[in-house]
Amino acid sequence: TQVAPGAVHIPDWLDAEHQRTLLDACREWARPPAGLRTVRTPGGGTMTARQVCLGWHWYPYAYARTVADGDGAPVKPFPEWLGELGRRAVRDALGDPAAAEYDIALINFYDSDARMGMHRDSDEKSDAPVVSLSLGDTCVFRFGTTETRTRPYTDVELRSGDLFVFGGPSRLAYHGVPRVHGGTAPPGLGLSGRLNITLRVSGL
Ligand code: MD3
Ligand code: FE
Repeated sequence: TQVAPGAVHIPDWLDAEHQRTLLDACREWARPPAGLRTVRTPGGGTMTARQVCLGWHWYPYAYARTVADGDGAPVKPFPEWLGELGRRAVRDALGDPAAAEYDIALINFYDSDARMGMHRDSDEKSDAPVVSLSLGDTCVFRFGTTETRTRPYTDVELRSGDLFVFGGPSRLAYHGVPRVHGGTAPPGLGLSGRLNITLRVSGL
């Protein structure tokens, strides 16, 4: 379903087997070097979701190839199969086969207390759609406008296996995660908490 122009939600896009495969991969990527880290913003804040990056390391607010705020290691490579998954997601959601090459994955790990405040993703130098995949606990995803971080909002529940693609006029919309519903992950998945994988084109 289209939530706004260019913003398309496809519930249950990943079946149980693909969710498991992706979760196992995220757990590998979370291991050091260049593994899971706590993100500190330049203003002195701390994000409650912890993060792993592939391809490019995200510093609020720029991309780099090494992890100077962690162990100084090179960021892990962005795997070919994840890029293919991204192109397939864009084709299924937007019907456009000609997507640029994905080269960044940001993986956010939420426990049931974690949140993400309203923000825009404007550090990429490409207007290619952002692909979002959710695993584990259900969350409330809040989608706003491009003009303001306040109302009007559209709240959508994102569940394990859901795909969301943000392209066109929605690419620079404000969005956030005000709530994670603890204990709602599929029982067979073996995850307590929520994972979100975003695929992006750096344009770098
Ligand atoms: C709309 N992540 O990583 S996913 C982020 O669930 C981020 O972890 C949230 O916001 C999460 O930056 C929300 C949905 C999402 C991701 C990227 C977007 C929505 C977006 C980029 C542009 C517009
Ligand atoms: Fe975002």
